[in-house]
Amino acid sequence: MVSATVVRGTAVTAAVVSLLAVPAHAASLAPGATTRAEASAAALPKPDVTGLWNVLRTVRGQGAPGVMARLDDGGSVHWAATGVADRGTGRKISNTDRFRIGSVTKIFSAVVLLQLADEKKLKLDAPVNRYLPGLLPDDRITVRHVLSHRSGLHDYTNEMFARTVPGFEAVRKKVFTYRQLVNRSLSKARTTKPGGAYSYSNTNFVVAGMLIEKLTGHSVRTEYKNRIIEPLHLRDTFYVHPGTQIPGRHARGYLTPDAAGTALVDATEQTASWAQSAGAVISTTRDLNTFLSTLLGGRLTSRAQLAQMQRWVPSGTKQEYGLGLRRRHLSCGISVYGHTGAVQGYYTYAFASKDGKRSLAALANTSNNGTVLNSMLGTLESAFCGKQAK
Ligand code: REX
Repeated sequence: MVSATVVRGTAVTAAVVSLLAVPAHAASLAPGATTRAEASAAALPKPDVTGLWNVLRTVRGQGAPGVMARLDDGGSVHWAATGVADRGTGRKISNTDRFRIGSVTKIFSAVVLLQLADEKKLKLDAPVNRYLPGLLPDDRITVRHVLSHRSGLHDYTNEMFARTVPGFEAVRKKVFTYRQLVNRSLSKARTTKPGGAYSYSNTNFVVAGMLIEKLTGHSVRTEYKNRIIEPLHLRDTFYVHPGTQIPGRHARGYLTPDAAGTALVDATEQTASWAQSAGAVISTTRDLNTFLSTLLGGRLTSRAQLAQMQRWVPSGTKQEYGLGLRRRHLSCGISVYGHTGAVQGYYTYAFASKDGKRSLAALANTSNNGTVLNSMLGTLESAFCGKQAK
């Protein structure tokens, strides 16, 4: 284990962008939205670094070849890693390794759209079909419904990955257009009426990617780069679709087959075209912490759009969903904000405190292993609840 407390250098403090010049106005709360007492990072319990380390050890014992976490807490950084980045060479995993962040990408897509709302190029409550005429079969589906998984659009990945390894191998090298992915979804019945209950679907964030491209005239790659990656100096963050390689030093990803006892499948190289704006970004624990701290600190969108992002709908046990952002309620009563990610070979957790001053990113280089995914929740408990965590 490496655990260190260091003072932030200029490279990190440079990752601050100025507020957009947009007048902030108070956002109204959605029906059913909840208000809670929120602790600022200063009021959070001291992180339990030993507990964090123990969680990583547990995760490794549950079948992850490697696992790592980085905690940024005001001016200090703690990091920990155990196991390997590469089972072939035995190279140890390290927090400087890049990896596939899966659905944490959804926050990137939501941020771009909220900036476009700030720029008055998009209205959250306008129908998607206003911007993409004829795309969706129901004019009542709005941008907000899509970003909060309340569109009812079926998740095409359910069939695609019904059989984990054959499903993956069938798409590993494929390049899909957004429309092909949406059409797969539309061949199935919708799950809710527009604006109904939360129902997680990658299709929603494929539509988000289409909106970004239509409204800006640029690829999502260009928009992520110009609006997020470059202003925040995220030097280890990439969108390489349809390239199959992770640039530079990275953790290899190992997919767990459905049949118990069968060998892990190296899933590192893939187009991730099935995910694109719903899940194809590559990053590091440091960049993810910088990204979430900046976002929650109110320095990526106007305060008004950040409030829109945090209009919560119930989305399962102890969690709610906003616009591309999840809120999780921990055992000590503290809530954290971010996303999880699952692409073949990689499980990611990336969450921060309400004010963004404490952030935790963790990666296990395996997937399709529910035990590992559940145990990784323990990284949040140790990081934000400290020794109180049960
Ligand atoms: C795809 C299948 C799962 C993964 C998925 N991934 O929807 C998105 C994501 C991009 O990150 N979602 C997570 C595969 C859940 C999130 O939002 O937190 N599973 C695997 C299977 C199961 O193939 N049959 O585990 O690698």
